[in-house]
Amino acid sequence: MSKYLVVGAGLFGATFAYEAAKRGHQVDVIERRNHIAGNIYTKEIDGIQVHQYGAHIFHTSNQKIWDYVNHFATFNRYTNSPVANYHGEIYNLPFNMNTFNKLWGVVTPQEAQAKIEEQRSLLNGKRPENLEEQAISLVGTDIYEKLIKGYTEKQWGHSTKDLPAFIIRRLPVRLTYDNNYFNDNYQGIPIGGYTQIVEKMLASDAISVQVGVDFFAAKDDYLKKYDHIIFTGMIDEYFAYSLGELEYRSLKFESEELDVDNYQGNAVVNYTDAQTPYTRIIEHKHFEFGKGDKGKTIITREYPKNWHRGDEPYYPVNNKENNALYKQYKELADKTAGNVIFGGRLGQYRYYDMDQVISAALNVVKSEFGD
Ligand code: GDU
Repeated sequence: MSKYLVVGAGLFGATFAYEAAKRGHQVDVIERRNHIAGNIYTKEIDGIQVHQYGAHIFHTSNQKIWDYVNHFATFNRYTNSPVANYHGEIYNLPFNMNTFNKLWGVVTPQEAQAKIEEQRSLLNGKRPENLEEQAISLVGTDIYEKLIKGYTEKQWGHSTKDLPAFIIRRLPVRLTYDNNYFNDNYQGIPIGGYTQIVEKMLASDAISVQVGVDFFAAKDDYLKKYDHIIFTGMIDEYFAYSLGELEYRSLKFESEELDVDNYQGNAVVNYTDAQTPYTRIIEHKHFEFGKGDKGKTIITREYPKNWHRGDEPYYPVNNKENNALYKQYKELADKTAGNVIFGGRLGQYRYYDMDQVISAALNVVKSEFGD
């Protein structure tokens, strides 16, 4: 039996703790915030599960991960179909025949394809090297201008010319009238919220959990006391930013309780113009088909902002420079941090979705315990 310290009670740390405890190990979990569950934390207000750190929709094509997560919650049949609001014009997402029809009046896939090809011709067949070129190549200039450029530059704080192409390839482009945001086989929202998943993962008697505890207040003591540490915070902070700061994107959430039954008719509405300061408004009750108290709703506006030390980091900014710096930190970790494993969005500096986080944690479990 070994004694593990898990730093961070988010999905990565909790999955590892659960699996270690199942194998008879003792696990102490410490968490800087005053609650568990990291960014998937949800809290019930007015009978509505409020996603405290932005919209989280579980989706995966990995049967194993889907079965795994279903041990901890029952999922509803929610299908993410955000709409885009561009100066009051409404378009369906992801980019599909409904979007193309509204924008260009085209009716058949052939007409839409022809329109896209006409607009992408300005790239002269060049292989897309940044997000702007990738977007134009996928959907043409009109959609790029109305639905991508403003939104992306607000979200990332960089010109689309300086952002990696893979970010926009997260979204499907379809020549069908299908508004499902994901291509995955499985998707849904846990009935009763996300927090219960992490609660159940951490429920073992072999796991102790302390919230409101900062690893950095006693880093050296922890390193002495524990033979094995799973660190899910920022890898650059772990090394006191000794090689420089990695870049993160932060967010500010502004929630409001309104005395109306239905504010926007959809869980997620993206504001894709450059002027509106927020990127999206989520109306939480629609993740659960209008559940909650009658005549009440809770909405959250999401404002992207630059990250400065002390802010919550949400997204790693995986451009070339930052990835190169992360590689240096990774090498430093491999050389000097023998008994510390770095995991999760911040520890591995990866734009992970929830299913990928669980999968990455299970990989660590496998290499640690060899089964
Ligand atoms: N994008 C646009 N316009 C849009 C939406 C997205 O240009 O209207 C571009 C942006 O560059 C964005 C990229 O596509 O950065 C990827 O978009 P995602 O929706 O995947 O970005 P997020 O990580 O913010 O999305 C999160 C979750 C998604 C989903 C979404 C809510 O990662 O899985 O839950 O919130 O709809």
